[in-house]
Amino acid sequence: MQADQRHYGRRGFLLLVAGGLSSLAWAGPASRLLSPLTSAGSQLLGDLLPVGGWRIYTISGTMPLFDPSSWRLEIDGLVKHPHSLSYDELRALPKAEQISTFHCVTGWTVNNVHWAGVRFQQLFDLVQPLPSATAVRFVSAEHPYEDSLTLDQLRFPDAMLAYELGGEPLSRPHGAPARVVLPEMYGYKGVKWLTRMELVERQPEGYWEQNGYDQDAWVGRSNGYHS
Ligand SMILES: Nc1nc2c(c(=O)[nH]1)N[C@H]1C(S)=C(S)[C@@H](COP(=O)(O)O)O[C@H]1N2
Ligand SMILES: [Mo]
Repeated sequence: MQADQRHYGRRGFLLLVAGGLSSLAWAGPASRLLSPLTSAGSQLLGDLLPVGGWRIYTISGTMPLFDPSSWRLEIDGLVKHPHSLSYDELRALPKAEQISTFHCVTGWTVNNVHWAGVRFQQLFDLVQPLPSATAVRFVSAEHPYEDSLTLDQLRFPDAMLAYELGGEPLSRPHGAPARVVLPEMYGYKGVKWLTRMELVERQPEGYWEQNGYDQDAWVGRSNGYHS
């Protein structure tokens, strides 16, 4: 299959999914931005057109609901000390902040995104990866979305597990309560509604890799649409 056919196929699919989302309730900063537009039709436009540059993506047409009292981040696999972190425990770790550019492989970009969260090293210090671990498989509460990054990539100074966007807790559309951020790679590596980090010996193929996209999603240097 040609790269562009794949591109159009995927884009059509995402647009269909976005249409299906229009009936869902919105929360957080996105809803405040959208609040002047209250009709169902306007909400649909809100999905399709940039809101502060963002387009909200889901593969399933549903957005997991975050419950702070029951949410856990499981960190397991090839580690000495598996952990199950509550939201409060995640928030209690040393906080990191950054401003970075976000690129989706389909060609849209958001400049100067203010993220806050934790560096992955904080989490590695807790669980202590075994020598055989080379990568992390990130699993979303939105099944079957997942992706992975190598431990080396996760030690980039601007890689983070983000729980705030624009100075506010991550909204439901943007992946509450936590999502993966690695600005050097396209957005599909950034799993939203994160629920599990499994340390693994070899990187498994994530959702979009199974649909033909590169495992290493370097912005401008991988097989996606180059903006
Ligand atoms: N669970 C989940 N995470 C996901 C996606 C998705 O569909 N489901 N889409 C990815 C893609 S391709 C992009 S570009 C970004 C979009 O982030 P946004 O929806 O906050 O704009 O989320 C990424 N993480
Ligand atoms: Mo994307």
